[in-house]
Amino acid sequence: MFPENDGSLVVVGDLVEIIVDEVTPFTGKIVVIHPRKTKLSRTAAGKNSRIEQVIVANVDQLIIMVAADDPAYNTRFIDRMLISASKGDLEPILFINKCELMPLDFLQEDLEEYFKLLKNNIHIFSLEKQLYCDSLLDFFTAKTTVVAGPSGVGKTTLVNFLLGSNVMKTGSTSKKWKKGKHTTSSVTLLPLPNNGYIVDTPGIRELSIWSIDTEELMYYFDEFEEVRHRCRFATCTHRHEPDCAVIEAVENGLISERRYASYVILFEEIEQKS
Ligand SMILES: Nc1nc2c(ncn2[C@@H]2O[C@H](COP(=O)(O)OP(=O)(O)OP(=O)(O)O)[C@@H](O)[C@H]2O)c(=O)[nH]1
Ligand SMILES: [Mg+2]
Ligand SMILES: [Zn+2]
Repeated sequence: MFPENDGSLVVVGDLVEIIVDEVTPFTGKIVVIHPRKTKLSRTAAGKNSRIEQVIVANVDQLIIMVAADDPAYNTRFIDRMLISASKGDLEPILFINKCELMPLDFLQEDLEEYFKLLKNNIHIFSLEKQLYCDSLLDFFTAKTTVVAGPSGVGKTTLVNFLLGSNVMKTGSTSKKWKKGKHTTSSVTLLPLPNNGYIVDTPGIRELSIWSIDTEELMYYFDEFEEVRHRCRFATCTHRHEPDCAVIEAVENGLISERRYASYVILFEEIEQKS
């Protein structure tokens, strides 16, 4: 049977078969849920929770949306989202909105490792000031895309921009806490003018990666791949072992210190939970 309180039984994006109710219009019964090809999942909220919460199914790509400021982005959040994308077979794209709030060269420099990791799949813009927004729709052509990120970064503003009208409600960020106010409260799939679909989601405060163990964590850090085989021990966890090629690469500046710190923090977090 299904676990209790499982909100993931049927989610936005699921392909289902229904039997239409002949008597009451627009009602029916879901009888079959087809296997999910891709998904964006996290561990459901709650201490020691081990329940998978699927946010959306069968989308092609994940836009990890953050803001240059108000609220400022946190690269550890981006790293978690990248792992979730990879786990769910989603193509990741990083969007940085509100670029008018920070100098552009600062953003480009600060996010250097993500430009390397994501190649062309990173875009910095401002929806409010309409800066670098011209090509935004191109990311969505003939694809289904979920937009996820913290509250207040402009996810719904993006949806409205792409649709060319204020279909969905947006909200201001709280001045006191510089955080969003969780304006969007449900997952919504909308058709776009260029044969694509976009899924707006409520702001994510914290993303706890669904089902990952310490041994597999390193495989989600693409930049470790090139050097890993040179570690002295085949079982190296790249934290304190001697002659670790990953640590060496961090010291030589080949691997970003921040990405490496993210790995260590996640490793310890997973270790504590298991
Ligand atoms: N300064 C600035 N503000 C922006 C920009 N884009 C959107 N905003 C504002 O940011 C606030 C939050 O926008 P939303 O689109 O509601 O944010 P959201 O990510 O959907 O937030 P949740 O639904 O709570 O997850 C609104 O007041 C927008 O007008 C931008 O480029 N610059
Ligand atoms: Mg919203
Ligand atoms: Zn190592």
